[in-house]
Formats: sequence, C-alpha cells, structure tokens
Amino acid sequence: MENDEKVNVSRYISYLLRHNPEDLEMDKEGFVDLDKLVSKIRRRCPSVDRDFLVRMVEESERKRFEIVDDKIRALYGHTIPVQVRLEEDKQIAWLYHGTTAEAAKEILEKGLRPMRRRWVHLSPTEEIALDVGRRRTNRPMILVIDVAEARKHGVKFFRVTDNVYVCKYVSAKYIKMLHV
Ligand code: HQG
Repeated sequence: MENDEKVNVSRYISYLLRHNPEDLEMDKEGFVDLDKLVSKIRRRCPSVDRDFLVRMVEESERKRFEIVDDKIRALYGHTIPVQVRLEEDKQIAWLYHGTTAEAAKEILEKGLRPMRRRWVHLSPTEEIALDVGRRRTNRPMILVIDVAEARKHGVKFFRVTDNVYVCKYVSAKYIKMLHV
C-alpha cells in the first residue's frame, strides 16, 4: 500500500476514534470493535484488512492507537468524552509545546488550554514539540513548561506514550518561550 494511503487510513481512524465514531459502538474507555472498524474502513479503502491495521498500530512511532483483545482505541487527542486510565507522572521536570507565534503570545498571557480536546498535549523533547508545531506553521514557537514547579503547586501531568504527555491546564506562570 502506498504511504499516502496509509496516512489517509490513519487520519480516518483518528477522526473516528477521537472525534466521531459515527455508527461504531464505542465503550466509555473509547474502544470500538476492531473487525467492525475494519469493515467500515474497507467501504472507503477496500485493500485494508485486519492484519494491515494491526501492523499499522504496532509499527507506528507515534503510538496513536492501542489494540486490546479484539478492540481498538485512540490513546490521546480526543474531543469526545472517554476515560483513558492514566498514571500521574512524578518525574519529568520539563515539558515542551510547539505552536504558532500567534497562539504562543496568547498562551504566555492566558496559559495553555485544551481548546477543543479533552487535554492539553505536551512533548517530552524540543524536537518532538517542533514536529507538533510544524503541523500548523513552518516556523513554530517552542514553549517550555516548568513541570517541577507546577507539580509542586498541585498540577498533575500524565504520560500517555513516549511522545505525548497531557494535563488539564497550565497557568502562564509556569510557561516560558524557549529561545533557540
Ligand atoms: C493552542 C497531534 C490560544 C495550542 C500532536 C494548539 C499532539 C491556545 C491549539 C496532539 C491556547 C490546539 C495535539 C490559548 C492552547 N490561546 N491558543 N490559551 N492554549 N492553544 O491540535 O497540542 O499527530 O488541539 O498551542 O502531535 O497542537 O494527531 O493541540 O496550537 O500530540 O497524533 O491551540 O495532536 O497528534 O490544537 O496537538 P490541538 P496540539 P497526532
């Protein structure tokens, strides 16, 4: 399968599992039946089968999805209410957020908000934050979050994958622009 087609399939799954499962039955933890998802995708992309999806999930560097038994869910990025059980991270001292210059200015005044999603999404390295910011602009700004200080004041951070951490809200007092 062409790489473009893989990206399209991954985007379509992200849409269904994060934002709008349409006719798929989703449980409260965000899981849908894997075979039902496969049938739905095949209506658009007939060359996709269950093996392809399993491989896509296993080989993906970003680890967007998780397969457990015969069910699949998105691990982060949701706008719809789901309960993904997360363990609080108590170690990491700094996290990064890549965004546009306009958003960065606003964030430095008002703090980081989840906007349309359930969580604020943060990156463990500057490099990952740069990639996240590049989705929106070719000159991303990188914000650095003083996690150790925020944690001392009761803010909880959760590690979702190697690349993605989340929290509910970060006040501007813990955020600085990273000058590179
Ligand atoms: C901005 C992708 C103004 C924020 C990525 C961002 C990530 C504010 C946008 C995941 C603001 C929301 C999520 C404030 C936040 N004022 N703008 N107070 N607070 N913003 O897409 O973090 O590849 O919902 O800077 O890699 O960009 O899809 O969040 O620009 O992990 O797997 O509001 O999605 O993952 O945008 O991205 P998003 P995000 P995937």
